[in-house]
Amino acid sequence: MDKERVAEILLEIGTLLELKGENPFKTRAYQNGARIIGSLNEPLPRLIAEGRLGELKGIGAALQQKITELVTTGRLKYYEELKASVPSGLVALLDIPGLGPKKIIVLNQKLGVDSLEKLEAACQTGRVAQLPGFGAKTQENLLQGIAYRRLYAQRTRLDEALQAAEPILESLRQHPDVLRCSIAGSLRRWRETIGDVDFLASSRQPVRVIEHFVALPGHRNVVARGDTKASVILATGIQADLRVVSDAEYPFALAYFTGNKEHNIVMRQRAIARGLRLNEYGLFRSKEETRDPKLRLACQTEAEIFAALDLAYVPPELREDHGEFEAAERGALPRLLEWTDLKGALHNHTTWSDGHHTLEETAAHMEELGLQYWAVTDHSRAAFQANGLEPQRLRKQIKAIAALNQRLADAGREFRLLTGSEVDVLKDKLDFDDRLLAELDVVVASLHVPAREEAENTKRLIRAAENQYVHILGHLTGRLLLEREPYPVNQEAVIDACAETGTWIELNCNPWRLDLDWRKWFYARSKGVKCVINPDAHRNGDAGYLRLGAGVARKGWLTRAEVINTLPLAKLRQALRKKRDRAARG
Ligand code: DGT
Ligand code: CA
Ligand code: CA
Ligand code: ZN
Repeated sequence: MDKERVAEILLEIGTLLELKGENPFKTRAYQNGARIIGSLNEPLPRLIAEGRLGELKGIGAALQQKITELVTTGRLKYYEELKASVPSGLVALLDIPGLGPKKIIVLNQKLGVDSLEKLEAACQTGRVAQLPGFGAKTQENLLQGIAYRRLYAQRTRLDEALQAAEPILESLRQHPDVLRCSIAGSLRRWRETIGDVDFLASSRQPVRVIEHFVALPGHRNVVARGDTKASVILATGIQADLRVVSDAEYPFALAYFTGNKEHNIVMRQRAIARGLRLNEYGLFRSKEETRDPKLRLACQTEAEIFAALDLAYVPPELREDHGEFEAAERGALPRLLEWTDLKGALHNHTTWSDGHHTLEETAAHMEELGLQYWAVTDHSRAAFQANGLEPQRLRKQIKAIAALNQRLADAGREFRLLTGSEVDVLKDKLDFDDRLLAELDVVVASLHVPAREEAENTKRLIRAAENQYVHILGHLTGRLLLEREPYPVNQEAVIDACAETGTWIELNCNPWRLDLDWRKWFYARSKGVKCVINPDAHRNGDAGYLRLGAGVARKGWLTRAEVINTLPLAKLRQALRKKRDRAARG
């Protein structure tokens, strides 16, 4: 068990104890313990093996015993019993924004609330608003929160869906009876959230392929099973559908099950307009619905289906009936960015604020990945809960990065760290003054504590864009997918300001964010605003988010020329100077 999981369990114990109304000191001991374990710099098993756990300040005897049990056996009896003793409905209430353990205890004791359903009923009858410390506004927010929770529960984030789907696809690919196979549906289109995962395979032995699929390890249960299709629930709770077709049907089925529905409808209409019929079984020379193989046009690939309907090949990411037909007809589809075009990233964190790796570890890892540069943009001082940097510490970091880069240069290596800051956008200014910002290679400005009013947030972000030292606006809407709605902001107005000032907009490719949303890049591109795909990495592994970012950027029709971090280092440095030079010239 790794330290992250141990820290998670300790935190959860703290929360469960709070829900039971236990002594706050006890709760806090677990929360502190979680923090200490989470930020350890050496392997936890080694600390335990050498009996040095007790040397950590804040880890008392009780915690030592529990951490040891967890790490050595992978389980903790105390935790399991504690979990069983708290109604699961109470724990589920923690997912509602604005509800912490203290409020939940009040709801439980005064109104007998121990589930989402009971909370909803209590809100609807107005009883929650009458509780001390709650009020009508809170009651309304709770109802809204419950509604979102229900909506969210039916979908999965892109990264989780991919992680679940890729091993299954691989195992289908290796099956001797599978001829061709693919992911289909929203996942193939790189949607930011996924309802269920769809697979398609072609085979002469569909039953054997279905048997293999339903017997894969890690399925929770089989929902439906026929000779050519099956649905299972994966261990993560995600539903996965498989269909098996003949190889002649495969391209048609792939196009159909990739969707989306609106795109399919237009395809079908185009077929009808040409005296043809299109469905999941083929494209037929027929005026009626049919699946007669003798009437089927022989298309080997999706590209041939598009060609038969007088269209250029439309990449799956673009199949949303979002303008792709008009462009494919004119041969005007853009040549989309490729993941491997990315040369580095411009918004990342290290141990200097709330990241998990040092400057040295970060540089070594990113160089190893083959990247050319990696900007270190730790938080500014206002983000105290994220260990934001005071100006003095930032200047120290600038020196440390310069020294590290010097060592790289001396060793004849080309990789560089860039200095930077993710500077907080405050109510009436940025968290750092211009003099300090001017000393940095890269400045990302982010709004972490938004106002309630759209006009106010819009104004703050426009002001940030107008600052000559700000290169990039970070995660523009602050949304957390399936967790938190965006704060209110007029995105078009902010994009306009970026266009005017030469400010870039981030596509934050942390899978919780994927912000700016792909739908907004159409407008941004039309205004000539450039994109930066940033993982907002807090760990080295987060560099992998760049792949998600590239997929979502493709979905926004972005080309290599429109994405700043496709530039090689020397060109990037020039681009970073442009806005500042322009302002200096007046
Ligand atoms: P999801 O699962 O909600 O994230 O979204 P999708 O797009 O994966 O939807 P899903 O799994 O229900 O169906 C996969 C594809 O199958 C969908 O994108 C288009 C196609 N499809 C499903 N139902 C219909 C339909 O009633 N009409 C048409 N034309 N296509 C459909
Ligand atoms: Ca689906
Ligand atoms: Ca499906
Ligand atoms: Zn941020």
